[in-house]
Amino acid sequence: MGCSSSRVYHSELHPEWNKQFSLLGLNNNLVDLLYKYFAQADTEGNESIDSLEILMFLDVDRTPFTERLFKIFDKDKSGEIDFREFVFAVYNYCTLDKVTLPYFAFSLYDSDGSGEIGEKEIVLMLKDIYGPGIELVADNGGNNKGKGHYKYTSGAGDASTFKSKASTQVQFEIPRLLGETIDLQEFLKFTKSHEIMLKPAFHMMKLMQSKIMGESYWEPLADARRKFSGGKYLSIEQILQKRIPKSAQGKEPLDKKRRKTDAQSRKKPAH
Ligand SMILES: [Ca+2]
Ligand SMILES: [Ca+2]
Repeated sequence: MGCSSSRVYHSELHPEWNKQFSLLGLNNNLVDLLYKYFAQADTEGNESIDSLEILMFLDVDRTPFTERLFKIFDKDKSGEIDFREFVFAVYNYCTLDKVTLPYFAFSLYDSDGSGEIGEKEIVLMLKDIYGPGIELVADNGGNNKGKGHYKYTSGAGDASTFKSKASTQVQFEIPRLLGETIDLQEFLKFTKSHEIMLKPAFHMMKLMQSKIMGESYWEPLADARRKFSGGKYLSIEQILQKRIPKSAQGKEPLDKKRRKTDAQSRKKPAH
Protein backbone atom coordinates (compact mmCIF):
# COMPACT_ATOMS: atom_id res chain seq x y z
CA MET A 1 0.00 0.00 0.00
CA GLY A 2 3.06 2.20 -0.18
CA CYS A 3 3.09 3.23 3.45
CA SER A 4 4.68 0.09 4.83
CA SER A 5 7.32 2.10 6.67
CA SER A 6 4.71 3.31 9.13
CA ARG A 7 3.79 -0.19 10.20
CA VAL A 8 5.25 -1.30 13.52
CA TYR A 9 5.62 -4.64 15.25
CA HIS A 10 2.93 -5.13 17.86
CA SER A 11 5.00 -7.16 20.27
CA GLU A 12 2.18 -7.37 22.81
CA LEU A 13 0.27 -9.62 20.39
CA HIS A 14 3.03 -12.22 20.22
CA PRO A 15 4.46 -13.03 23.66
CA GLU A 16 5.52 -16.51 22.52
CA TRP A 17 7.41 -15.19 19.51
CA ASN A 18 9.13 -12.55 21.64
CA LYS A 19 10.37 -15.21 24.05
CA GLN A 20 11.94 -17.13 21.19
CA PHE A 21 13.45 -14.01 19.63
CA SER A 22 15.15 -13.12 22.87
CA LEU A 23 16.38 -16.73 23.31
CA LEU A 24 18.12 -16.26 19.98
CA GLY A 25 19.76 -13.15 21.35
CA LEU A 26 17.79 -10.71 19.23
CA ASN A 27 16.99 -7.55 21.14
CA ASN A 28 13.73 -5.61 20.80
CA ASN A 29 15.37 -2.94 18.76
CA LEU A 30 16.55 -5.43 16.14
CA VAL A 31 13.18 -7.18 16.11
CA ASP A 32 11.49 -3.82 15.42
CA LEU A 33 13.95 -3.17 12.61
CA LEU A 34 13.42 -6.62 11.12
CA TYR A 35 9.72 -5.92 11.15
CA LYS A 36 10.34 -2.90 8.93
CA TYR A 37 11.92 -5.22 6.36
CA PHE A 38 9.09 -7.67 6.79
CA ALA A 39 6.53 -4.92 6.21
CA GLN A 40 8.48 -3.73 3.19
CA ALA A 41 8.34 -7.24 1.71
CA ASP A 42 4.66 -7.68 2.62
CA THR A 43 3.38 -5.28 -0.01
CA GLU A 44 -0.20 -6.50 0.35
CA GLY A 45 -0.08 -5.74 4.05
CA ASN A 46 -1.67 -8.99 5.21
CA GLU A 47 1.06 -9.74 7.79
CA SER A 48 2.52 -12.57 5.77
CA ILE A 49 4.83 -12.90 2.82
CA ASP A 50 3.97 -15.12 -0.11
CA SER A 51 6.46 -16.51 -2.60
CA LEU A 52 6.02 -13.64 -5.07
CA GLU A 53 6.52 -11.03 -2.36
CA ILE A 54 9.76 -12.61 -1.18
CA LEU A 55 11.09 -12.80 -4.75
CA MET A 56 10.31 -9.14 -5.30
CA PHE A 57 11.83 -8.19 -1.97
CA LEU A 58 15.07 -10.07 -2.63
CA ASP A 59 14.93 -9.06 -6.28
CA VAL A 60 15.57 -12.55 -7.60
CA ASP A 61 13.91 -14.55 -10.34
CA ARG A 62 11.64 -17.48 -9.66
CA THR A 63 13.73 -20.62 -10.09
CA PRO A 64 13.57 -24.11 -8.63
CA PHE A 65 16.22 -22.88 -6.21
CA THR A 66 14.22 -19.93 -4.92
CA GLU A 67 11.11 -22.10 -4.70
CA ARG A 68 13.04 -24.45 -2.48
CA LEU A 69 14.31 -21.61 -0.38
CA PHE A 70 10.77 -20.34 0.15
CA LYS A 71 9.63 -23.78 1.29
CA ILE A 72 12.40 -23.83 3.89
CA PHE A 73 11.42 -20.40 5.18
CA ASP A 74 7.84 -21.56 5.46
CA LYS A 75 8.45 -23.88 8.39
CA ASP A 76 4.84 -24.79 9.08
CA LYS A 77 4.07 -25.29 5.36
CA SER A 78 1.21 -22.81 5.40
CA GLY A 79 2.20 -21.41 2.02
CA GLU A 80 3.07 -18.04 3.57
CA ILE A 81 5.86 -16.71 5.72
CA ASP A 82 4.73 -15.03 8.91
CA PHE A 83 6.92 -12.65 10.88
CA ARG A 84 8.24 -15.36 13.19
CA GLU A 85 9.29 -17.51 10.24
CA PHE A 86 10.84 -14.46 8.63
CA VAL A 87 12.93 -13.62 11.69
CA PHE A 88 14.07 -17.23 12.10
CA ALA A 89 15.05 -17.52 8.45
CA VAL A 90 16.84 -14.18 8.37
CA TYR A 91 18.72 -14.96 11.57
CA ASN A 92 19.56 -18.46 10.43
CA TYR A 93 20.95 -17.51 7.04
CA CYS A 94 22.53 -14.17 7.84
CA THR A 95 24.64 -15.65 10.62
CA LEU A 96 26.13 -18.52 8.64
CA ASP A 97 29.86 -18.89 8.29
CA LYS A 98 32.34 -21.14 6.50
CA VAL A 99 31.62 -23.98 8.89
CA THR A 100 27.84 -23.76 8.92
CA LEU A 101 27.17 -22.79 5.30
CA PRO A 102 27.53 -26.36 3.97
CA TYR A 103 24.80 -27.47 6.39
CA PHE A 104 22.51 -24.84 4.95
CA ALA A 105 23.42 -25.90 1.41
CA PHE A 106 22.62 -29.50 2.27
CA SER A 107 19.32 -28.63 3.92
CA LEU A 108 18.22 -26.82 0.77
CA TYR A 109 18.15 -30.15 -1.03
CA ASP A 110 17.25 -32.50 1.77
CA SER A 111 13.69 -31.29 1.57
CA ASP A 112 12.18 -34.07 3.67
CA GLY A 113 14.86 -33.74 6.33
CA SER A 114 15.81 -37.40 6.04
CA GLY A 115 19.50 -36.59 6.33
CA GLU A 116 20.24 -37.97 2.88
CA ILE A 117 20.02 -36.62 -0.62
CA GLY A 118 19.73 -38.82 -3.67
CA GLU A 119 21.01 -38.64 -7.21
CA LYS A 120 17.95 -36.62 -8.24
CA GLU A 121 18.66 -33.92 -5.67
CA ILE A 122 22.33 -33.85 -6.59
CA VAL A 123 21.44 -33.26 -10.22
CA LEU A 124 18.98 -30.55 -9.11
CA MET A 125 21.73 -28.93 -7.10
CA LEU A 126 24.07 -28.97 -10.09
CA LYS A 127 21.35 -27.56 -12.33
CA ASP A 128 20.80 -24.74 -9.87
CA ILE A 129 24.48 -23.96 -10.04
CA TYR A 130 25.21 -24.52 -13.72
CA GLY A 131 21.89 -24.49 -15.48
CA PRO A 132 20.02 -27.23 -17.34
CA GLY A 133 23.10 -28.02 -19.43
CA ILE A 134 24.31 -30.52 -16.88
CA GLU A 135 23.93 -34.20 -17.58
CA LEU A 136 24.90 -37.39 -15.87
CA VAL A 137 27.17 -39.57 -17.97
CA ALA A 138 27.99 -43.11 -16.98
CA ASP A 139 31.52 -44.26 -17.59
CA ASN A 140 30.50 -47.52 -19.17
CA GLY A 141 27.74 -46.29 -21.43
CA GLY A 142 24.02 -46.49 -20.71
CA ASN A 143 24.29 -47.83 -17.21
CA ASN A 144 23.91 -45.05 -14.68
CA LYS A 145 24.90 -47.23 -11.76
CA GLY A 146 28.30 -46.99 -10.19
CA LYS A 147 30.96 -44.76 -11.58
CA GLY A 148 30.33 -41.84 -13.81
CA HIS A 149 30.55 -38.11 -13.96
CA TYR A 150 28.47 -35.03 -14.51
CA LYS A 151 29.19 -33.34 -17.77
CA TYR A 152 28.48 -29.70 -18.27
CA THR A 153 28.29 -27.79 -21.49
CA SER A 154 27.38 -24.15 -21.41
CA GLY A 155 24.77 -22.43 -23.51
CA ALA A 156 21.82 -24.66 -22.68
CA GLY A 157 19.68 -21.97 -21.10
CA ASP A 158 21.72 -20.65 -18.21
CA ALA A 159 19.69 -17.46 -18.06
CA SER A 160 16.98 -19.06 -15.96
CA THR A 161 19.27 -20.07 -13.15
CA PHE A 162 21.71 -18.51 -10.81
CA LYS A 163 23.26 -15.57 -12.53
CA SER A 164 26.49 -17.36 -13.04
CA LYS A 165 29.11 -15.10 -14.48
CA ALA A 166 31.26 -18.05 -15.42
CA SER A 167 28.69 -19.52 -17.73
CA THR A 168 30.03 -18.53 -21.11
CA GLN A 169 31.32 -21.36 -23.24
CA VAL A 170 32.48 -23.62 -20.50
CA GLN A 171 32.75 -27.33 -20.62
CA PHE A 172 33.93 -29.46 -17.79
CA GLU A 173 33.28 -32.64 -15.93
CA ILE A 174 33.13 -33.36 -12.26
CA PRO A 175 33.21 -36.83 -10.77
CA ARG A 176 29.99 -38.36 -9.71
CA LEU A 177 29.33 -38.29 -5.99
CA LEU A 178 29.85 -41.48 -4.06
CA GLY A 179 26.77 -43.62 -4.11
CA GLU A 180 23.06 -43.65 -4.86
CA THR A 181 22.49 -41.26 -2.00
CA ILE A 182 24.84 -39.16 0.05
CA ASP A 183 24.50 -38.18 3.65
CA LEU A 184 25.52 -34.98 5.31
CA GLN A 185 29.00 -36.21 6.22
CA GLU A 186 29.76 -37.24 2.65
CA PHE A 187 28.42 -33.94 1.42
CA LEU A 188 30.60 -31.98 3.86
CA LYS A 189 33.63 -33.94 2.71
CA PHE A 190 32.80 -33.40 -0.94
CA THR A 191 32.24 -29.66 -0.62
CA LYS A 192 35.68 -29.27 0.90
CA SER A 193 37.19 -30.12 -2.46
CA HIS A 194 34.30 -28.75 -4.55
CA GLU A 195 33.46 -25.40 -3.04
CA ILE A 196 31.41 -24.48 -6.07
CA MET A 197 28.64 -26.69 -4.66
CA LEU A 198 28.13 -24.07 -1.99
CA LYS A 199 27.78 -21.23 -4.42
CA PRO A 200 23.97 -20.89 -4.50
CA ALA A 201 23.77 -21.02 -0.71
CA PHE A 202 26.64 -18.57 -0.33
CA HIS A 203 25.14 -16.20 -2.88
CA MET A 204 21.78 -16.30 -1.12
CA MET A 205 23.37 -15.60 2.27
CA LYS A 206 25.24 -12.58 0.92
CA LEU A 207 22.12 -11.32 -0.81
CA MET A 208 20.05 -11.55 2.35
CA GLN A 209 22.75 -9.90 4.43
CA SER A 210 23.08 -6.97 2.07
CA LYS A 211 19.29 -6.55 1.72
CA ILE A 212 18.66 -6.78 5.45
CA MET A 213 20.72 -4.60 7.80
CA GLY A 214 23.88 -4.85 5.66
CA GLU A 215 26.63 -7.47 5.63
CA SER A 216 28.77 -6.07 8.45
CA TYR A 217 25.82 -5.92 10.83
CA TRP A 218 25.68 -9.70 10.98
CA GLU A 219 29.33 -10.34 11.79
CA PRO A 220 29.08 -10.02 15.60
CA LEU A 221 25.88 -12.07 15.60
CA ALA A 222 27.61 -14.76 13.54
CA ASP A 223 30.50 -14.70 16.02
CA ALA A 224 28.14 -15.09 18.94
CA ARG A 225 26.39 -17.98 17.24
CA ARG A 226 29.70 -19.69 16.47
CA LYS A 227 30.79 -19.35 20.07
CA PHE A 228 27.51 -20.65 21.39
CA SER A 229 27.44 -23.69 19.14
CA GLY A 230 31.10 -24.53 19.61
CA GLY A 231 31.85 -24.18 15.91
CA LYS A 232 29.20 -26.73 14.94
CA TYR A 233 25.93 -26.20 13.15
CA LEU A 234 22.91 -25.95 15.39
CA SER A 235 19.49 -25.37 13.88
CA ILE A 236 17.22 -22.66 15.27
CA GLU A 237 15.24 -25.30 17.13
CA GLN A 238 18.40 -26.71 18.67
CA ILE A 239 19.58 -23.26 19.72
CA LEU A 240 16.23 -22.46 21.33
CA GLN A 241 16.16 -25.79 23.08
CA LYS A 242 19.66 -25.31 24.47
CA ARG A 243 18.85 -21.83 25.70
CA ILE A 244 15.67 -22.67 27.55
CA PRO A 245 16.38 -22.30 31.28
CA LYS A 246 16.88 -25.58 33.11
CA SER A 247 13.75 -24.97 35.18
CA ALA A 248 11.61 -25.10 32.06
CA GLN A 249 13.31 -28.16 30.57
CA GLY A 250 11.66 -31.52 30.37
CA LYS A 251 8.85 -30.05 28.36
CA GLU A 252 8.37 -30.86 24.72
CA PRO A 253 10.52 -29.02 22.20
CA LEU A 254 9.01 -25.75 21.12
CA ASP A 255 8.38 -26.75 17.53
CA LYS A 256 6.73 -30.02 18.51
CA LYS A 257 4.53 -28.27 21.03
CA ARG A 258 3.52 -25.74 18.42
CA ARG A 259 2.59 -28.36 15.88
CA LYS A 260 0.50 -30.18 18.46
CA THR A 261 -1.34 -27.01 19.36
CA ASP A 262 -1.96 -26.33 15.69
CA ALA A 263 -3.29 -29.82 15.15
CA GLN A 264 -5.56 -29.52 18.16
CA SER A 265 -6.98 -26.22 17.05
CA ARG A 266 -7.61 -27.67 13.61
CA LYS A 267 -9.54 -30.59 15.03
CA LYS A 268 -11.61 -28.61 17.46
CA PRO A 269 -13.90 -25.90 16.18
CA ALA A 270 -12.88 -22.44 17.35
CA HIS A 271 -14.41 -21.52 20.66
CA1 LIG B 1 1.57 -10.52 1.89
CA1 LIG C 1 4.20 -20.29 7.29
